[in-house]
Amino acid sequence: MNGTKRLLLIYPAMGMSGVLVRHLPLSLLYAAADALKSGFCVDIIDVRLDPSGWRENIAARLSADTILVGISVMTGTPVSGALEITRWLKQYYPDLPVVWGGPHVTFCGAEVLSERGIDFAVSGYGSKPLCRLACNLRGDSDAVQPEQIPGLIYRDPETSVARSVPPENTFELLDFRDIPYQLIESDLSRYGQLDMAERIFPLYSSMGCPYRCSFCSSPAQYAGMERKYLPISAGEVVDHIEYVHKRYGAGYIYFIDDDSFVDLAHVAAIIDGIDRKGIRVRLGFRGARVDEILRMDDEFLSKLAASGTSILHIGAESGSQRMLDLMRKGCTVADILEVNRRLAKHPEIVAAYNWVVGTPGETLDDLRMTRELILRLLDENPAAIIFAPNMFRPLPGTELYELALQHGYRRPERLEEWVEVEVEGGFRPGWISPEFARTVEMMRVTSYFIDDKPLKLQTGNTLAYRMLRVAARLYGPLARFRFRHGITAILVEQRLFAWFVGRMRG
Ligand code: B12
Repeated sequence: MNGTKRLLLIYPAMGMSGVLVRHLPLSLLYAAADALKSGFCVDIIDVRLDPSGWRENIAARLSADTILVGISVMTGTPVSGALEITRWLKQYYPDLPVVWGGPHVTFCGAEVLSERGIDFAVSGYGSKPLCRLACNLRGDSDAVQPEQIPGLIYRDPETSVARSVPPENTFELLDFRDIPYQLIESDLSRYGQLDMAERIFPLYSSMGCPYRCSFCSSPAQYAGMERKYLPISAGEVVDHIEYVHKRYGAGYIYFIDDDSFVDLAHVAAIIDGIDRKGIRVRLGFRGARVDEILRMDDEFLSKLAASGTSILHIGAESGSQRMLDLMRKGCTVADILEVNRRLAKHPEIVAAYNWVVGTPGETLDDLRMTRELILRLLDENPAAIIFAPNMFRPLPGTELYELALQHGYRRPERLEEWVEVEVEGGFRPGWISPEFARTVEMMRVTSYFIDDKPLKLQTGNTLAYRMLRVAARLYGPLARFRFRHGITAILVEQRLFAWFVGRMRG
């Protein structure tokens, strides 16, 4: 008992997507920033690093000075992990407040408090609300009450009814020097993706997004904000990259912006800055739109390639113009093909396409158009890859949520039901036919192999990845045949895949 109060923050295990990608738990580092500045000590436990040892690891970190346990929750498998941890904590440490935060809470709000073991939740950006809550629990004389903490979800002490304080309508802008990478420094070598050699650091170059894709959570999250998009100054971004490169050995910067290419000059300034400082890192961008890439001339694409950009995640979404318009993508199928041809001239950059299927009103014919577009993209650009199609998930606050309700969507009532709401999960919107669902299933399984992904992406030499490469060589041609002709019969691969995913999802 030395008086310095502690927060224990936990990152639960992910689903299948977390098998291929294990980036450092930036969510918790950002959420901890203000609390550290207010004199709290913060411990982080990342269950992904020791999935079977979380009980012992948590027990070892808890002390009489621990005033709360925070858990970061995304939709899908992380919900089941967070529930298990919460119930275990309440069994052995009943008086220790448990706080949930993260994207799942941001989109689902007060209903998470249906779980008795969750004492508080934070919707939206977490650093300030978590610090204010910790100061309240520490009994600081100038602490504010829960009902005065923007973003906090708490139970009314009289009625036990869940109450939500609206989050502040501003972006959370952290000075990169305040991001407490030191909290996970000893584990940095255990983070990465696909066995890539470099040390990957996820990083923001901008906050928000000015676009209004009707299925996406971002427009819903930024609905109340005056400015929907805020670039971080190129100088600041370059200094941040230099800092993580020199101080923590970052070799690969993964921009996690919703959209990095709203302002091409901004990206060019960052690349020039990295070049001027002679920082040798590779780059990946998670947020790129078709209409933005259309604005990139060959000189700009050459600049991107020369800067070490190895991948662009592109929101193609559908091969059906009707669906593209419904999703407000602001582009045509012809635009997607044109973008792909331009990127094919820069094979150093992997064009990685995201897809959404199963939106209300989508037909088998729309799905066929998506399959045909996917195959043309792969034929016309050998450096292109396809991400597994995302089944449309109605998210509260999004434009298509209303349409989903009109098509009979029933929101999960229990937290456990959200466990299945992930790419590899069993979630099936009620309006899709069994044949549609089977076709999506076939597309999901085959999408891992139709583009020779394991052979194209820089994967390591572990047994798992060597087996994956052999599987790609053997099954690739069959997968492509199935995909091209929409053959869903005798989908034995699906069982194999489900077994593999099941083992990965634990
Ligand atoms: C990296 C990433 C992943 C990684 C995550 C793990 C990792 N670190 O390697 C992987 C690839 C595994 C992944 C998986 C998925 N992802 Co993802 N992912 C992201 C991405 C690009 C960055 C996350 C991040 O680090 N953000 C930076 C941190 C600082 O922001 P943050 O997480 O929001 O944290 C803040 C608040 O949420 C809050 N907070 C967070 N945790 C906590 C904890 C406490 C106690 C408190 C108080 C506050 C708090 O405070 C933080 C600071 O403000 C986001 C988009 C984005 N830019 O955020 C999408 C995003 C979170 N993912 C999304 C989706 C849809 C998924 C999947 C469901 C996809 C799928 N497979 O089906 C899965 C979910 C996990 C699963 N079921 O397996 C959605 C949201 C989904 C949701 N409702 O949970 C996002 C928002 C993208 C989008 N716009 O749609 N993802």
